[in-house]
Amino acid sequence: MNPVSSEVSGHREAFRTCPLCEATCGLKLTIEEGEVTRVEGDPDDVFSHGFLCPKGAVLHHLDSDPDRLRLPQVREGDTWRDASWEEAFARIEEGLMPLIQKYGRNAVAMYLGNPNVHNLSSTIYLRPLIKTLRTQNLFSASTVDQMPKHVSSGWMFGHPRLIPVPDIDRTDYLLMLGANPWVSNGSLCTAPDMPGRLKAIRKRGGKIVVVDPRKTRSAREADEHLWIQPGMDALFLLGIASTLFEEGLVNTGDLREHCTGLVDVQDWVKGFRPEQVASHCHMEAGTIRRIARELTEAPTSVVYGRIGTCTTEFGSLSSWLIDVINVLTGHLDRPGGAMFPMSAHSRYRENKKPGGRGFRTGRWHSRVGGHPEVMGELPVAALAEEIETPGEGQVRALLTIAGNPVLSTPNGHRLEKALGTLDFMVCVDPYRNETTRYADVILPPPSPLQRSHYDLAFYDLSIRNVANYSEPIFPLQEGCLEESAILLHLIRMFAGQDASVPLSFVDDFIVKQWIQSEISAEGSPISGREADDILAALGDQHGPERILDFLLRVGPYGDGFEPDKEGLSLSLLREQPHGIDLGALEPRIPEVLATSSGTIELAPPGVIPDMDKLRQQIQQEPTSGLVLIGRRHLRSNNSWMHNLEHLVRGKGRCHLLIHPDDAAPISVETGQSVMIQSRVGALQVTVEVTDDIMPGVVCLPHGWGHNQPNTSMHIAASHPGVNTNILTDEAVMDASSGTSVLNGIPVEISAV
Ligand SMILES: Nc1nc2c(c(=O)[nH]1)N[C@H]1C(S)=C(S)[C@@H](COP(=O)(O)OP(=O)(O)OC[C@H]3O[C@@H](n4cnc5c(=O)[nH]c(N)nc54)[C@H](O)[C@@H]3O)O[C@H]1N2
Ligand SMILES: Nc1nc2c(c(=O)[nH]1)N[C@H]1C(S)=C(S)[C@@H](COP(=O)(O)OP(=O)(O)OC[C@H]3O[C@@H](n4cnc5c(=O)[nH]c(N)nc54)[C@H](O)[C@@H]3O)O[C@H]1N2
Ligand code: SF4
Ligand SMILES: [Mo]
Repeated sequence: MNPVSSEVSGHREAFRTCPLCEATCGLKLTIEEGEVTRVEGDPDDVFSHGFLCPKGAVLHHLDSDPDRLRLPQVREGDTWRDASWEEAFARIEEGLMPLIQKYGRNAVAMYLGNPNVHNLSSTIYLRPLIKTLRTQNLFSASTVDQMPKHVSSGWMFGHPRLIPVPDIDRTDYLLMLGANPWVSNGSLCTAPDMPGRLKAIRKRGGKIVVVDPRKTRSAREADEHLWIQPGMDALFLLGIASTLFEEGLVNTGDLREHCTGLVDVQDWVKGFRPEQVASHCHMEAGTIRRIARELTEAPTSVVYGRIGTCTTEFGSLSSWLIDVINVLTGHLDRPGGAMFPMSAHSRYRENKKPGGRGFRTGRWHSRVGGHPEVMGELPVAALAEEIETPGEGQVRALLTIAGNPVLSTPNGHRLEKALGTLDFMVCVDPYRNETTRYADVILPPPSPLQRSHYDLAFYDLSIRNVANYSEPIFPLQEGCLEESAILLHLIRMFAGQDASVPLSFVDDFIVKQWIQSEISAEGSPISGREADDILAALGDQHGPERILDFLLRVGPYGDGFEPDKEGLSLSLLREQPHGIDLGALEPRIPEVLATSSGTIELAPPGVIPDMDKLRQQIQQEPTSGLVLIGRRHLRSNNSWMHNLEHLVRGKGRCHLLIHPDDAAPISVETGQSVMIQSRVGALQVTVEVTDDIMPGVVCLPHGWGHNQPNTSMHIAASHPGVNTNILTDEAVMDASSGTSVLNGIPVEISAV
C-alpha cells in the first residue's frame, strides 16, 4: 500500500527522531512521489550527528509492510475480519464492561509493552488510562527489564525515575556489566552512536572494562573483558565495595554531607571480601581488587550495569551496588561519573529543598503469589497464574498495548494457554502476532511515519540534555486513528462515559488536570496562576502536542507562560528539525533528591534479605551445571521487527551458542541440533560451537518463535526461530522488584 503524502509529486526531505530504540537518532528521509525512498542519519542532528543503525534505515518499511494492520480486526471464531472503529469499540464495550460490573475492575488486567515508551501518545495518555481503569492487575515489560533499577533508585534517591546515567562522553573509566551497547545502542543511557562514544573513551586515554559471560562486540572493543558466572554480579560488586573500605579507598568527597547510611554499608559489605566471593563469580580475587583500585585511581570513573545485571535473582541488589560504588568513589553526580539528566519536560522546581515523600512498594499484593506491587505494577511472570486461578479477583479479560508477552515473558507456553481461557481480550497493536492472535479485537495504531514524536521517556535518561520534536512524515491514512485517539476512546469507556461525550472533552479534562497540579505546586513557574489563562495560552492545539507544549513551557528551559520571557515551547522546537542541545549534564544533588531524609539513603533495608541469602550462598560450593543467557542482534528489536525482509534475510540467527568444552561430551558440532530443557520447557535448536561463550553457559536470543497458527506476519513466519522464553522460568524472580530471571536459567542439553 502506498503511503499517503501531502505531496503528490516532487521530492522533499524530512527529519525525524527514530522511535525504535533508546538512542533517539535523528533520521533524514528522502521522499519522492509521496514515498520514502531513502533513510539516512541526519548529519545535522544535534545529538546523533548522522549516526544510524540498520533498523532506523528501514523505518519506512514498517509503514509499507502489507502485514501491518490498517483497520480494526474483530475475531469470529478462528477467522478475522476488518471492522469499523465504531464496531470495534462497541464490541470492546460489550466485552469488557459487563465483566467489570460483575467482577470488579481487577477482573481486567492490562499489559503494557516496550514500544509504549517510544511513543509520544502512549507516554502521555497511558497514565490517565491506568487511572481510569483502576485495576491492580497492571503488568508491563518493565518486570522483564529495568524494574530493579527503578527500585534501587527509589530506595537511594527517593524516586524510581531518578536513574543516574553514565556520563560516557566525559568519563575516563567505564566499568560496564551486563550490557552490549555496540549492539543494543545503549539502554538507560540514551546516547546515539554508542560505538563512536565508546571508542572516544579509549581514544582520549580512558579505559573500558566489560563484565559479561559472553565475549560480545562490546567486550571485544573494550580494553579488558572479564568473564562472570551469570547472576553473580552482586557478589562481584560486593567484592569491589568491600575492597574500597578495606583498602581505605572510599572517597565520597563533597557528596559526604548528602549521604546517610555509609557506616551501615561498610558493615554490610565486610563479609564479602574478594577472596570470599571470587570463586562464585568465576573470577580471581586479585582482579576484583585491582578493578576496585582502578575505579578510584582514574580521574573520573563510572560503573554502569544493564539488562544482564537486572534480569537476575539479585537484580535490585546489583543495581543498588552499582550506585553505591559510584558514591564510594566520589563519582556520583559528577562529570564523568553517573549523573542525573534534566530534560526539557522535567518537573523542575526553583529553589527546591532536597527531600520528598520517598519510595514505597507493596501498597497491594498479587492475589495468587502475594507479590508486592512496584510502581503500581505486578510482576508479569505472575500474569498467567492470575488468569488461571479461580476465585474472587480472578483476571478474566486482558488489554495489551504494544506488547508481545507470549514471546517476551517467561514460560510463554503457560501464558499462551492462559490467554486462551480469557473471557475477552483486546490488543492495541499493528500486527496479528503470537500474542494478539488471542484477542477478540485488535486496534491498530498508525505507522511510525504517520505520527509525531518527542521522546518523553528517554530524554530523562540521556547523557546530554536534548530536545527534539518530529512532525509526522505523512498525514494519517484515511480510516486510521491516532494512537492518542484510540487511548482516549478507552479512557472514556473506563470512565463510564458514552460516545455522546466528545473525545475533545476527555482530552480537555486531562490537560486541565496537568495545569491544575502545576498551578498548585510550590516553585512551579505557574504557581498560583489562573488555569483558564494557561489553557487559553495553549491555543487551539490538542492531543499530545498540547500537553507536550505545556510540559516544555513549565519545564526548566521553558518560557513559564510569561509573555516577555524567552524560553522553550513546542513552536520553538518545531522550528528546529535537528533538535536543540541544552548542554552537558550538571550536578543536581541535593536539589534532585526525593527521599524522606533529603539525603542519598545508602543503606536501604530492602537489600538486607538478599545480602543474607548471598552470605549463605558463599558458604557453600559454587553451583555447577549449564545455565542459559540471552543476547540481542543489531538487526532485531525484541520480537516485533522480524517481518522486515531487510532485517531478517541471510543466515539464521536464532541458534544456541555453546562452548567447545560443553559441546564435546554430547558430541555436537556447529549446525547440528540439540534438545535444551529447563524446569518449565524444552525445545530443539541448532548450535554454534564457539569459545566466545563461557564454559558452563549457553546463549539464545529472545523474540523468536514465529511459526504460530493464526498469526499474520508472513516474513517472520518464514524465519521463525524458537522462543527462548519457553525455557525461562516464571517462578524465579528478583523479589524486590518482581523482575523475572531471564539470565542464568539452569538447563540440560542432549544431542538429537
Ligand atoms: N539491536 C537491538 N537493540 C536493542 C534491543 C534489541 O532487541 N535489539 N532491545 C532494546 C531493549 S528493549 C533493551 S532493554 C536494551 C538492552 O540493552 P543491553 O542491556 O545492552 O542488552 P543486551 O545486548 O541484551 O546485553 C546484555 C548483556 O548481558 C550479558 N549477560 C547475561 N547475563 C549476565 C549476567 O548475569 N551478568 C553480566 N554481567 N552479564 C550478563 C549478555 O551476555 C549480554 O551481552 O536494548 C535495546 N536495544
Ligand atoms: N529471555 C528474554 N526475554 C526478554 C528479554 C531478554 O533479554 N531475554 N528482554 C526483555 C525486554 S528488555 C523487553 S523491553 C521485553 C519486550 O517485551 P514486549 O514489549 O512485550 O515485546 P516487544 O517484542 O517489544 O513487542 C512489542 C509489541 O508492540 C507492537 N508495536 C510496535 N509498535 C507499536 C506502536 O507504535 N503502538 C502499538 N500499540 N504497538 C506497537 C508490536 O507489534 C509488538 O506486538 O522483552 C523482554 N523479554
Ligand atoms: S540506534 Fe536505535 S534510534 Fe538509532 S537508528 Fe538504530 S534503532 Fe533507531
Ligand atoms: Mo527492554
